[in-house]
Amino acid sequence: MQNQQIAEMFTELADLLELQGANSFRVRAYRNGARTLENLSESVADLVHLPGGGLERLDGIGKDLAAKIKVVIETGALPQLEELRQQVPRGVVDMLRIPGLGPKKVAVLFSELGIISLEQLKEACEAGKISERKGFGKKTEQAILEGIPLALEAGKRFLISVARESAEEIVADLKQLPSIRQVSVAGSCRRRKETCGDLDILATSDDSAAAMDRLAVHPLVEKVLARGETKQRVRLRSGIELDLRVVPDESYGAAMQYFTGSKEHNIVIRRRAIERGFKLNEYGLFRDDTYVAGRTEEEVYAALDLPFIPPELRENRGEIELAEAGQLPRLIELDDIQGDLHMHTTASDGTATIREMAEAAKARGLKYIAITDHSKRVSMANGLDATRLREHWAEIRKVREDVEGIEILCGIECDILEDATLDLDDEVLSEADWVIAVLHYGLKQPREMIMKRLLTAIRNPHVDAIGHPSGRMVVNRAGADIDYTTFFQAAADHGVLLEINASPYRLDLDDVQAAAAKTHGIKIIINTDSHSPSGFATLRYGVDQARRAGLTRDDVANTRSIDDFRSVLRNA
Ligand code: DGT
Ligand code: CA
Ligand code: CA
Repeated sequence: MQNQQIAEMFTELADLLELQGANSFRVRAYRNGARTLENLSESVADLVHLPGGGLERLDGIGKDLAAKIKVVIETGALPQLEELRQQVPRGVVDMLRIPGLGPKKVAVLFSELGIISLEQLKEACEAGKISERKGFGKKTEQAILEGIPLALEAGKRFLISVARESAEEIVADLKQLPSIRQVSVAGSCRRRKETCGDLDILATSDDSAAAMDRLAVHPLVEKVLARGETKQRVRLRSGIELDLRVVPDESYGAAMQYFTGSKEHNIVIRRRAIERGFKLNEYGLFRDDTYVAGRTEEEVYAALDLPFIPPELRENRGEIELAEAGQLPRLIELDDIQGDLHMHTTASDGTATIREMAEAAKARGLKYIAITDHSKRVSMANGLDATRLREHWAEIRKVREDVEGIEILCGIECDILEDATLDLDDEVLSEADWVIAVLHYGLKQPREMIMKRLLTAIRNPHVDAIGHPSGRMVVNRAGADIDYTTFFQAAADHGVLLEINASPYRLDLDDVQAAAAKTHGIKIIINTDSHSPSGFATLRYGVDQARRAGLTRDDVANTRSIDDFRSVLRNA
């Protein structure tokens, strides 16, 4: 059980309590507890077992929350949360996904207007019933209407981080079972798509009942939805559903190929099989009903005169043609990354010091980092003005002398303001080792203004990179309206690097955009944007999207050694 998962449980608890009009003090206690857990660098599961109440020493964790954390760690569930979920209709919870609609407002819609689904909410908005309520108004009504499609979509798909962590825990658990020979995740999760609709797990075993029994009692599983001879569907506590299929060994490769998808990829592969006189399905590759191949995926692809195609590429976006021509890219791997150029410390909104971040990065095997706290416009996050920034850099230089085995660059995450100027002036930017420019505010400005802002940043000689270019939030918020062709051309012309922000909430650039950036000759950087030492763990989600974009080690600048990396810096 991860800190993040428990934090999400507390947040949900707070939301549900607030929807029920609970005492605001209690609600706040859960929210504070959730924040503490999110920012915690050590695993709460370890703290629980410390003698003398390790948990209660944490800010915002009292007796009650500490007891609840213990229950979750020991049982994987929180009975109070289960109970509240029964009491509040799912549709009401879905309304919380609409940007700008918090629990207080949703509580009004639910208890005073009796709205219990997004569909009903849409009708009420269209009939102008919402704007009549006190505290809502025409503008809110319009914003709700615009947010409903996003919320509808959000309810159906889950972040890759949630999907992947659950799948990995369950696969590891099934592996413990002696009767299971092979087990792996398939579907969109194996393709590392940024969101997953559901999870697909395949196993081979002579005892499918044992596998299903084991899954049924896994702590992450909330409910068994259906069970047959070889297939079981369950719902996890996070809400994501999971199919387990048990297949014979000789079908494992064919089933992996089939259930990994994508559907679009499979359609072309199946056509290719037919052209060669085969029949291909999840049981194997057959000629005249005689089994030809299917034990491994390699075997299936080879029978179709193709090399193994990495799952991340299987979207029918040209990978089959490349495979046919023997030109599949050799995809970047997590271990190729040597540096991380985007992270925060206590100087702005991070939870750890410069030294702690450097030590944590080093422990992860990174060879260099850039400390990039916020600039002053982000006042919420205690952003830095020129004076504080220079003091902060002086601190960084001291730590640099002390901590061996890792290079630390003096950086800044500089806001590109709404009026298309930079938040800090050229003089101070010229003193930085590394400047990453970003949009935070005014993401809804018209395209011309967004482009003016991005181009100003790109043309500034001190700007090395653009971070999370669109500002989108996966599932929850659309990004700024960017003319990508112009944007990529300008970045290429000025040698500005573009980021794949590895936070599973951002993944920005996304896979398709990163692939397009590559065709313009742009170098990509993959950064975690860590706000605590545990943030470095998200690097893999950025690498996943880079792989989906078909990027190689060479396409990504922070795979280089620090000396080679410096040669792409503009202030160097
Ligand atoms: P998701 O769950 O929406 O994120 O996406 P997938 O790709 O995991 O899709 P899912 O779970 O519906 O099915 C898993 C894989 O099974 C899918 O990628 C390809 C294969 N598959 C499922 N249904 C069909 C089908 O009707 N035709 C073909 N060719 N393949 C299918
Ligand atoms: Ca799936
Ligand atoms: Ca499925």
